Amino acid sequence: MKSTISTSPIAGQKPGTSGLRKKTRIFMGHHYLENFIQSLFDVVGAEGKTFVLGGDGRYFNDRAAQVILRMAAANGAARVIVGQNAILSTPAASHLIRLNKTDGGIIMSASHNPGGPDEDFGVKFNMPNGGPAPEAVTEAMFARSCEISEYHIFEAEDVDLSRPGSHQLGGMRIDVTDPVADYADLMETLFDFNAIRALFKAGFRMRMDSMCAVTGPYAREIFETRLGAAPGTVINAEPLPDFGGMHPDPNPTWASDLMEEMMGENAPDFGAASDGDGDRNMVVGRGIYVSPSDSLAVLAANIHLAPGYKAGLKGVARSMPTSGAVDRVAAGLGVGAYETPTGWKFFGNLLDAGRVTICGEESFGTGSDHVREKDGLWAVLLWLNILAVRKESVSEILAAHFQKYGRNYYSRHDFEGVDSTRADQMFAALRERLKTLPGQTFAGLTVSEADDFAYHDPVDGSSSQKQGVRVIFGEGTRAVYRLSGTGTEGATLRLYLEAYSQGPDGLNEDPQSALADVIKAAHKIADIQGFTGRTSPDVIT
Ligand code: G16
Repeated sequence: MKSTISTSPIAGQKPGTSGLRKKTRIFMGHHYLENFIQSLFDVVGAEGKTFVLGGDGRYFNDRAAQVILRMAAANGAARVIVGQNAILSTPAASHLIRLNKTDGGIIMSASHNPGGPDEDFGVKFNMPNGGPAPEAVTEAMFARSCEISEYHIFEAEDVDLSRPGSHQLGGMRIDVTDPVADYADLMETLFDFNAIRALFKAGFRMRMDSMCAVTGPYAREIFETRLGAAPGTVINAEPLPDFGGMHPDPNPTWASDLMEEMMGENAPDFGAASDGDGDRNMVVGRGIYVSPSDSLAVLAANIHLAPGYKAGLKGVARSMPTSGAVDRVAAGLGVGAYETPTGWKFFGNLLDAGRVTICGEESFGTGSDHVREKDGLWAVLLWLNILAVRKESVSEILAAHFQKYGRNYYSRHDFEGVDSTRADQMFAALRERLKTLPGQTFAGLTVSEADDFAYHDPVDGSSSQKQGVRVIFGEGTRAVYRLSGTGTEGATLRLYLEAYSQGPDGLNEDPQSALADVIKAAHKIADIQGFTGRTSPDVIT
C-alpha cells in the first residue's frame, strides 16, 4: 500500500563533491534519508523509470536499500536493478546503468570514509550516462529538500535481496542481480587477460588489499578465478559493515600494512589497494610507491598496450590539483589535455563528447570512457596489462617514464578536523591577497601567478567558480589550496604541492625533500599556522 507522509525540510541536505555524505546516525534519523530520496525523485522524476541501486555494503546499506526500493515503488518507478545484498561497487553501478540503458542509479556509499553506526554514510545519484549528477542537478535536489512537505513510501515487507531473482513491489519490478559478473565481463573486453594469465603463471606475485570493503568479491573473481593469481592474493576480501574497523582509503597512511609488505624483503612484484566503494586505487611496485598523478601519466603513456585502447588516446583530463605529469604525455602524443575542478562529475561531458579517453585525479582516482566513474580495479588491471606486455618491473617503468618526460614531484598534505570558521577565514584572507602575490618571494621562490581556479566547461558552457587557490612559482612548480568537499567533521584543508624537474639529475629525490621550499612558501603565504594552529599535516600522500 502506498502512503504519503507529511514531513518538513531538514537543514543541510546539501550534496558535496560526491553526493550527500553525513554521519550514519544522521542518515538514520527521523525522515532524513526519506527526505533526501524524495527530493531526488522530485528532481529527476521516477514515474515509469528504471534505476540501478546498490552500495558499498557499509552499515545501514541494507536498511537504506529497502527504504529506497519502497520509495521508488511509491513514486511510480517501473523497475529497479539492485545488486545482490544491495551491493554494487561504484564503477559496477556505473556500468549497469549504461549496460541496461537505465534512467540513472542511486549509490549508497561514503566512499573512502570509514563505516559503522558512528562513522559515515552517503547517497549519490548517477545520471543515465552512468556518471555523478552534475552541479545543476544536485543544486536542484538541495533546493527541493529545503521546501519538501511530504514523501511517498510503499508499506511492505522487506524484499529478499539475498539471491538473484525478480520481485514485484506494487507496480514496480525489482531485479536482484549478481554484482560482479557484468563488471568482470566488461574488464575482459578491455584487457589482455591471456597475457596477464601468463604473467601469473610464470610466478608473478601480487597483493591486492580490498580493505574489507566492496571490491573483495570483484577482486577475487577477476584476479584469482579468471586470471589465475595465487589463492590469497586478495586480502581483506570480505566486505564488512564497519570495514573491519579499517579506514578504507587506499593511501600510504591508511593502507600501511600493504606499504610495509611492498617495502619489505620478500615483497611481491606488485601491490594495490582500493577504497570503500571501489572507485579509488593505489598501486605500489616492489620497493616503490607510485603517486596517483604519476600513475595516471604512466597509464596514459602505455594505454595502447591494452586491447580495448589499441586505437590510442583521444585526449586526457585531470583535476586541477593533480600534477601536470599527464599533460606532458598528452603533449608528446599530440592529444588534448583538459584541466577540470575536483570531482569526477566534471569529466562526464568530456567523456560523453569523445574528447578524452582517460581521466585521473590526485585523490587516487583513475578511469576511462568505459564507465563514467573512476574505477579502482580497472586501473589495477591496466597496470597488470602493461607489466605483462612490457615485461619490466614497476620501478623500471617509472624510471624510464621520468627519463623521458621529467618528473613532477608531488605531494598532498591534509590538515583534518580544522575549525570550519578559521578555515573559511584563512581562505578569505588568501583570496584577498591573491592579486598582490605575483612578484613576491617566499622561501626563495618567487610567485609568478596566483588565482582562484574557475572552470568553463567546453562542452555545455557551464562555469564553476572558486575551485581552489593556485599559487604558481614558474613552470611546473606550484602550491594549491582547497577545502575538502567529502569530509563530515569540521573542515579538511588540502595543500597540494608540485615541483617539476627535468633531470637527468635529481629524478630520484624523495618528494618531501624535493618539495621542501614549496612547502615552506605555501605555509607562509596562507599563514596556515596562524589560522589553523597547525604546523604539520595529519596525512601526507
Ligand atoms: C570524491 C570525488 C572525486 C574527488 C574527491 C575529492 O571522491 O568522486 O572525484 O576527487 O571526492 O575529495 P575532496 O573534496 O575531499 O578533496 P570519492 O572517492 O569520495 O567519491
